[in-house]
Amino acid sequence: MIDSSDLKSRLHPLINQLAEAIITIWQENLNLSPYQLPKGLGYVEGKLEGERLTIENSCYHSREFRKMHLELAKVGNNLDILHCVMFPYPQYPLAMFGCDIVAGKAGISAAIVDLSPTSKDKTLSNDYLEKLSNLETVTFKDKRDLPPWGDIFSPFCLFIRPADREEEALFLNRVKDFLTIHCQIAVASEAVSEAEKMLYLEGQKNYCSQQQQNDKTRRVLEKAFGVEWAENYMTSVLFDIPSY
Ligand code: BLA
Repeated sequence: MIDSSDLKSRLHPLINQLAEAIITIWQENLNLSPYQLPKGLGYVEGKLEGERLTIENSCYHSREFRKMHLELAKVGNNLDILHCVMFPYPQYPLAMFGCDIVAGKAGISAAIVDLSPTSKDKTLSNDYLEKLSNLETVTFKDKRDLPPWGDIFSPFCLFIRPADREEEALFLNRVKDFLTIHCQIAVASEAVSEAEKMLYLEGQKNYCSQQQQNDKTRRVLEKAFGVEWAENYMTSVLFDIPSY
């Protein structure tokens, strides 16, 4: 048996709080079943040139979502990572929920959350727009610029370096709000036509191929596991391009 509590006890507190909040909101809103990740990739440890990298995955599916993936990772003693993506079944007209937190010795350098559109016109539908626009405005001192592949994100995307504990808490609340809105819309959603489903599938493929261009993620994985393993992990676990 894997002692997963061991990894959790060594992660940045915001990462643990966020992981707990995500699982709780999933459990409260959706009917979860376990999702089988490719063999051997649920819990992994690697060490090549860099420091030891430990990865722990939790993965579910539901009526609305093909795959809900939460990953916690620790690189040596200096990098903690939370990664979460929800892949809808493409027959539901839903956005992609994505969240990434990267914490180093000096604190959190990157905290990002978004509900990203996958529709043909690359905009969020009115139900998302209404609910997201109704959230209280929050401002963060240190907003970060998106990389070129980040054109997949919505205007509601939050990409910041939290300045202090207060901003960490504000970010946590923002993620909870985004996720709750997403789950509520998902539960109420009805399947679209076969033609429209193919367009949402295209949108998801584009989301994944853009995310696969994140060299910062790729480099961390390559240093611990090698180039081939990193490519396989990015395309079959983190951002597998769905075929249905
Ligand atoms: C940035 N992601 C990063 C960084 C690292 C990782 C080291 C740089 C941190 C910084 O710039 O401060 C590493 N992230 C990982 C690793 C995994 C991971 C190793 O998830 C997995 C094992 N990334 C996502 C998702 C989003 C995302 C779902 O996985 C958004 C919804 C975004 N991460 C994202 C962005 C950056 C980033 C936009 C900044 C990239 C840049 O500035 O070039």
